[in-house]
Amino acid sequence: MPPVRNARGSGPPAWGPRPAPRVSRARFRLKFRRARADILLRMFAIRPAAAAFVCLSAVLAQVPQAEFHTRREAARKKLGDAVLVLFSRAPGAEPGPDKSFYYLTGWSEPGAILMLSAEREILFLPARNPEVEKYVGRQSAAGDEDARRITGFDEVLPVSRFEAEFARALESHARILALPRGDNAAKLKALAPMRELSNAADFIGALRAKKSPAEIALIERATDVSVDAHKAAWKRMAPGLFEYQLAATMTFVMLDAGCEGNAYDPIVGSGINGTVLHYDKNSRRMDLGDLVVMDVGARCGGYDTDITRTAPVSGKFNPRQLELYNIVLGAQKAALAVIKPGTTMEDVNRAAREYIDSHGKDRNGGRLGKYLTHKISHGVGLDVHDYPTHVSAEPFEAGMIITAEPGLYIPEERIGIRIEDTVLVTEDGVRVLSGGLPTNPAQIEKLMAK
Ligand SMILES: [Mn+2]
Repeated sequence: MPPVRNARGSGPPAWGPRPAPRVSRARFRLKFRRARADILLRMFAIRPAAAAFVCLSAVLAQVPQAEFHTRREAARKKLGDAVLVLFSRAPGAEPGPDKSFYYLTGWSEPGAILMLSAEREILFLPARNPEVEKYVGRQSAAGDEDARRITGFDEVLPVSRFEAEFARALESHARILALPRGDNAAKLKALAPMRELSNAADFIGALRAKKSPAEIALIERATDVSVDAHKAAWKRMAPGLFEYQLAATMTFVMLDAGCEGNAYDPIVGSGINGTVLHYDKNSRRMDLGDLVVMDVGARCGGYDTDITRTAPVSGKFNPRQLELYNIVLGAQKAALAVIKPGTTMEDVNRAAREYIDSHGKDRNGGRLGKYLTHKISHGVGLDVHDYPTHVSAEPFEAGMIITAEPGLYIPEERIGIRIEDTVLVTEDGVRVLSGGLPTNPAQIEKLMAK
C-alpha cells in the first residue's frame, strides 16, 4: 500500500487537526468559568482572526429564518396575477427543484407544498406518520402548536387542504407557475385543465441568481474550507498514491471544518483520467509525470463552491505541461477580465476560447480550441450548478456568484488541465473568492514542495 500519511518526518500529518495552542489553554478554561464575555474579549485580543472566525461561523451556520420570509416577499411582489406552486421532494436535475423550494421556504422535509400569491403564502405539511418518525425522528405537521414559529409561515395547513386552497386561489388568479419536473406539474394541470401553466424556472432563477450578504458569506466559507482542502491534497500528493486518497484528504478537511461534505462527487483525475470531464471513479494509482485534475468543492450551511486546480504528481510541471497550463491560465485571466455587470456567459465563453485558439499548438500543429470541450461559467449557490445557468443570456449583475473554468483535454498527450475559480460579480468586475488557492504554477510547485 502506498503511504496514507504525509511521510515527512515527525509531527502531525499536514491534513490533520492542528495542535492546540500550548500557552493559553488552561488560562482560557479558567477565564471561561468566570465569564463568557471575558474570554471572548481575550480571544479577540490574542487571536483576532481565530475569534472572528469562530463568531462568524456560529452566526452564519445557516441562512436566518427571516431571510426566507424576505425572499417570499420579493417573489410575491413579482407574481402579478400568477399563483406559484412548488413541491418539496428528492433531488432531481440541476439546478434542483427541491433547492428552489428550499430557497423560498427554508424547509427541507419531504412531502410539503408551497403556494405563493401576491396576497398569501401558505406552507402545506403532510400528516404525521409515526412509522416514518421511528426512522427519521419527529416531523413537523400543520396541527402542531409551534408549526408557525418553526416554519416562519403565517399559514401552515395540512396537505389535505391543498386542493381546496388551490381552487380558491384560482378564482382570483389567472396563471399558474410551477416547475415542470416529475408528475407534480401534471397533477396541477389535472386540477386546473383550462388554466395556463407556465415554467417557474426563469422566475425563480432570477431570484436565486443574485446572492444576499448571508448567502455570499456562506459561499465564502465553503470556498475557504475548500481552499484548505486543496492545499492539504497538494501537500500529500506523491507518486504511488491513489486518486481516492486525495479525495479522502480533501473530504476530511471539509467534515473536520463542520461542513456537510462535498458539494458534488469529487473529481480527482490523473493522467488520461484528467481528460474525462466528470470522472468520479478516483481509482487510479498516480504516476510520476502525471498531471492531476482536482475538481473538488465543499457544501457548508447548504451552500456550495466549485474549485478546480491541476497539479503535477511529481511536484514539478514538465515543459510541455507548463506550456499548456499557462495557456489555460491565460484563458482564465481573459475570462475573468470580461466578467462585470452587463456582460454575459457568451462573452466569457468567447474570451476564453479565443485565447486558447490563438495560443499554442497540438502535436500536429493544429489550434487548441477543439480541446476545450465545455462552457466556461455557471452560477454557484444552493446547487453547484445554480443560476445563472451556463446557457443564460441575461447580463451579469453585481451579487451573482459564478465560476470561471477553462480547460484543455488532449487525450493523445494524456493531458487534462482545468483551472476553476468561484467568483463574486462586483460593481466594477469580480472578486475571486477562491483566490487564496494559487493558480500560478510556480506558487503551486512551492506549496507542493516537500
Ligand atoms: Mn464548475
